[in-house]
Formats: sequence, C-alpha cells, structure tokens
Amino acid sequence: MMTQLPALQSWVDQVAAHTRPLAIHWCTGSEEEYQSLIEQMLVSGTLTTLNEKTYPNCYLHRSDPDDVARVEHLTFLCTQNEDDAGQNNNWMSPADGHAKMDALFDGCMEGRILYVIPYCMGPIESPYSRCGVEITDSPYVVANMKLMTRMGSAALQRIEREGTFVRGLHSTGELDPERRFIMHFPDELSIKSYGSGYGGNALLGKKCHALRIASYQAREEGWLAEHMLIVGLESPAGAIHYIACAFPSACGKTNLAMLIPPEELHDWKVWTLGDDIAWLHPDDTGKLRAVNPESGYFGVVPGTNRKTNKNAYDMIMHDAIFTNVATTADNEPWWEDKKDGAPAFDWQGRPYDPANGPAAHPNSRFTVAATNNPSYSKLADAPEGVPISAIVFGGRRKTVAPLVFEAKSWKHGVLVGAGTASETTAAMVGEVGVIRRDPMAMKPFCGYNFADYWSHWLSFEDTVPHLPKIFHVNWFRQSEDGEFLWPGFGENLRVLQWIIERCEHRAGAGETPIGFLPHPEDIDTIDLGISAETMELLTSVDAQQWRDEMISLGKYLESYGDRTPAELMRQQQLVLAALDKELARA
Ligand code: OXD
Ligand code: MN
Repeated sequence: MMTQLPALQSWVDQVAAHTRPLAIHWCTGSEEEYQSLIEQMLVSGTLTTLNEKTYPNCYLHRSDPDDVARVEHLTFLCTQNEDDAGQNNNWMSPADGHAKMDALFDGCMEGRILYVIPYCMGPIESPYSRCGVEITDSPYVVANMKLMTRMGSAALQRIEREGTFVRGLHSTGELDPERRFIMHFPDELSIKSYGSGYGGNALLGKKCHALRIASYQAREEGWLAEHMLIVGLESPAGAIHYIACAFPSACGKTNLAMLIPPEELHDWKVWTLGDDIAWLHPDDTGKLRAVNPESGYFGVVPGTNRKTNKNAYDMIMHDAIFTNVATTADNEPWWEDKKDGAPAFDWQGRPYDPANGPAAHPNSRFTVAATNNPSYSKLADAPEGVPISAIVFGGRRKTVAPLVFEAKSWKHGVLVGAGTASETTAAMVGEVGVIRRDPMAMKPFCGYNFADYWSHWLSFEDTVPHLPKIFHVNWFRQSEDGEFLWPGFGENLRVLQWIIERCEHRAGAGETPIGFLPHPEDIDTIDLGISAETMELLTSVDAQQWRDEMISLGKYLESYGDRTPAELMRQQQLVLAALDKELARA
C-alpha cells in the first residue's frame, strides 16, 4: 500500500491489473528521482545530452515524427448528453468512450513501468488549487510533470487529506496515429489518453486537467479556468497591476508573460506568474483573483532569441528539456530564428538539409521550471493569488482588428472574447494560416458547450462587483505588402501601459461603435520610429470591415442554437446598430 487513500490505491490496483506493467513506481517528486529518470532515459535513448558546458543539465528528446502536436480531431468530451459537450467538442458517450479506451489499454504496459504521479495544480496551500493523479508508462512524461507541476509527496498528502482528485490515465501505446485518442469524462473527473507522448496529449495536468476538466468544474463552482497568461506590470511609481491575457496557441503568450521593457520604458518592471493558464476566482472583496495552476513552461522554441525574449532565451540555457529542436556541430540546441549557431542535425536527427524543411520542428518545445525565469514573480506561489485589473483578448489578425480597444462593459467584453479569432499556427495539427474562430482562445480547451460557457462568463456581472476591464489587442496587423505594422515583443508594453492607465482612469480614448480606442497620441511611441500614418491606421477601425466581422460572428454564435445566451446576441446587435449609424453618417 503506497497511499493512505483507499480510492487512490484501488484505482492504481485496477489500472495495473488491466495494463499489466512490469513494476509500479510512486513518484515522490524528489531531485534524486528526477536525476535517476534522466539517467534511465539517457541509457534507453529517449533523451540525449546537449552541450554540458553551454547548456548544463539540458536534454533533447526526439518524438515520433507522427506525434508532434496536440490532436484536436482525436480529443473527445464524454458526457451523457451530447449537447452538454457542444459543437466545440468532439463527443462520445461515456460508455463508448470507456469501452474504446479500455480496449486500447488492455495489457499496454507489459514490459514497462507504471508511474503514479500525484500532482497539485496551483500552490500546494491554496484553496483555489485542485489535485490530480496521472498514471503513465512514460518516464519523459514524469520528468516533464516534475518541471511543470507541483508533483510528488506534498501533492499526495493534500490528495489524501481532501479525498478527491482528477484521475488521468496515459499510455504512449504504440504511437500509432490510428490508435490515438484523448478522452475526458468530466462528470467522473477523469481523463484517458492513449497513443501519444507529446505535450498536451500526454502531460495531462495541462490542457486536459487545468483547462478541459477544470473549466467544467469551474462552471459548477462559480469560477473560471482560462487559457490565459498572468503578468504583473510594475510602474515606475511602484504600483503593480496584474493582467490576464487570452491568446490562441502560438500567438506569443510566453513572450508577453516575460516581456522585457524597451529602453524608453526601462523603469518599468514585468513579473511573470504564468504563460498559459489562469484560474480566476471571485474573492471576498468582490474582485477576481488569479492563480497559475502550473509551475513550469512548455513553450514553443522557434523564434526565441535574445531580442524577442531574452528571459526565455536565458532560462532555457540550463535545466531544460528540449523536444524536437535541431542541434549544432557543438551539440547545442538550435532552432529557426535563434540568431546564433547553425544546424548540423535536424529535429529527426538527420544531417541538416534545407530540402527537408525547417531544422527544428515548428512546434518544437522547451520544458523548464518557472523558477528558471529571471522575471519569476514572488507571488506565483502565493496561496491567495493576485487581483486582476484587466483581461486582454487577442489574436493573430493581418487585417480588421486595431492594435487595441477597450470593451464598453463586462457584457460587451464577453462578446469581444467570444469574437476572438486567429490565423492558425503549427501548435495544432492542420493547415497553417487560416482564420479560425477561437472564443476566449478556448476552442480546443473548453470542457463543455460554448453557449453555456458564454452564459457562465456573463453571469459574473451579477455576482462579482469589481470586475476587471476587458480589452482586445492585435500585435499582428500587416501592411498590404505583408510588413508587420507594430514592432511587437517588448514594445507591447507601450500598449499595456495604456491599458493600465485606462484601469486607473488616467488615459485618453475615443468612444467608437466597437469600444474605446486610443487616439494615436494616447499610446507612448517616443523613439519607436513609427509613422503618424501607421499609428492612425493601428488606432482606427474600418466600420464596414467590422460590420462584416460582426455579421460573421453573429452567425457563428447563432450556430450554437437555443443555448446561445440572448444577452450575447443583444450585445452583437448593439455594436451592429452603432456601426450602421456611423456608416449612414459617412
Ligand atoms: C500550448 C497550446 O501548447 O496552446 O500551450 O497549444
Ligand atoms: Mn496554450
């Protein structure tokens, strides 16, 4: 017996009887355990070492070439009633889901070790945290979970105290894409994932637990589990505002979360609390407070360099696991846009040949503990979390969306969030560069019907008196010849400064049909070298284009049928009416 909790012990026994592993290992989360797993993976070839002088304690993992991203088309929500999953999810009945998965898991761990990973999403002492146990046959998953979650003995103690936990069962199986599924059973607080060893498919604490299952729990319990980074912005006067930002995958959340202020704003400080997930809870004072359920990062590597994200560049030079990057002749990790060194071997270990495509896989990743980050916030471990001043939505839009605007109210902000859309990237399997709607950046992650999710968001207006303001940003606007109009990266702080000053009722803005937009002079562009004409374009909206956007959004919202909240459609109608008035005047 490895635990005092009979429910946990009997689940592990049942899984072991079904999957028939060689041995069972209960993870303690200690450094020695991590090192011994690393040694074992070096021997088996699952990992290789990288240059020990320049990248101490860094390792490379090459995943199966057919297993390089999240697989949304193989990810399912299993609820009794199909409508509860909604058209935003693939659905299967719980009975069919279990039958399918149980057949795959039958005997799948023969010859392998079954690892039991108790973990806590959120600070161990926080009332906002929730625990889970992942059973896996992948030592790579265990090592990643050690870096990304609070896992091991302390989590087990909390689980034993509370008695409830999310059950995540994972096996890499044969890595056959035909035998790969990720199933969620939210009513049972359980997850079954088979056939992938990659990222969000396999590290079940992240997308599966902290977003899909947690969003379902959050609706029942009156909070929000969101695909948001959390960052603290400290002004020269010493005031810190915390903001939570939701952007679709690979839109620069990690870069924004650890932004380095530009020279012009060098007296600002930026503190990272999280780069991917925020759990937002109403507190006793009527504000929303956030905790990051994770304690590490699983970030996209290509594009990371000293200029785009110096903090990330530095933090991945030690104690990191790289997955699917290329290597140099000196055995350093290499990726596109690293701006240092040259690839000798590509992500599949072949001698580098540009004819084979990029050297690093476009969705190659680093895994590091958050404490590696030079801008790590002391409050990332605070049980009470941080109060949120602003929620920021955004996407990758070449056209249409201005640099930034503020929603007129919480309810209008929910419409703005529901209207989030972005051009697709390599983080998900499928075509790259097509616009897809990604409400609140939760399309792949909302564990229930989006229509009910929007109602849940709207309901906060009645229950939380001091809600944050809601904004929308677009760093990715392009000119007709494909040049980015806004420099992005550290310079985004200039936009965040406007957002904060709006929260403090200090910054100017003009009211438009789509919300409050800054005048060009409301954003600090000193030393930016950006033309007045470009700023004018970035801070204005084309009424006809936005009208088309609203019509298309309205159709999308209505496609959810009767469950779509009437209030959301009313907000869309209000914006349309204001646009029509403006177009009639023009
Ligand atoms: C991620 C994603 O990996 O959103 O964070 O795809
Ligand atoms: Mn993400």
